Amino acid sequence: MKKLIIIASVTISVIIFAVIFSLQDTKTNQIDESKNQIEVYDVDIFMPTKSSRPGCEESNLCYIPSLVEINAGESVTWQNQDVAFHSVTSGTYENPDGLFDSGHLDPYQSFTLTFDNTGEYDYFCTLHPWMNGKVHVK
Ligand SMILES: [Cu+2]
Repeated sequence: MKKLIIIASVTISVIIFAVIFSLQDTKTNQIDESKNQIEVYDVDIFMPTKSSRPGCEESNLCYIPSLVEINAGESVTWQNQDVAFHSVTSGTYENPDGLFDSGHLDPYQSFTLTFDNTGEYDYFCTLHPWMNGKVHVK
């Protein structure tokens, strides 16, 4: 009788462990699947198609939106959704102020910047002088 109880408890333990491990496997698989997905950025501003041609500035649509308001300490992420290179460079085309520069962003490349200080931050594209936007940090 004692033997039977031991065998039964060992069997139950094995079953419990098997269930726990199979649950963990399921979890791991789910994480792996999400890793295989295309990286999705939390984009705040994007450069739309055809912003490499003059005209978007007439409706302030070279960077969309061309004006964003954030609080100090928050970040902004830009994504180039055009087929041409673009940049996010601080200042204006006539007066770059050297505060930040994304460099040339490939299509679908992103650039994230954290603004620690309040102020009005103008930026433009070094390749397309008509492209400009502003970040207002409160
Ligand atoms: Cu550009």
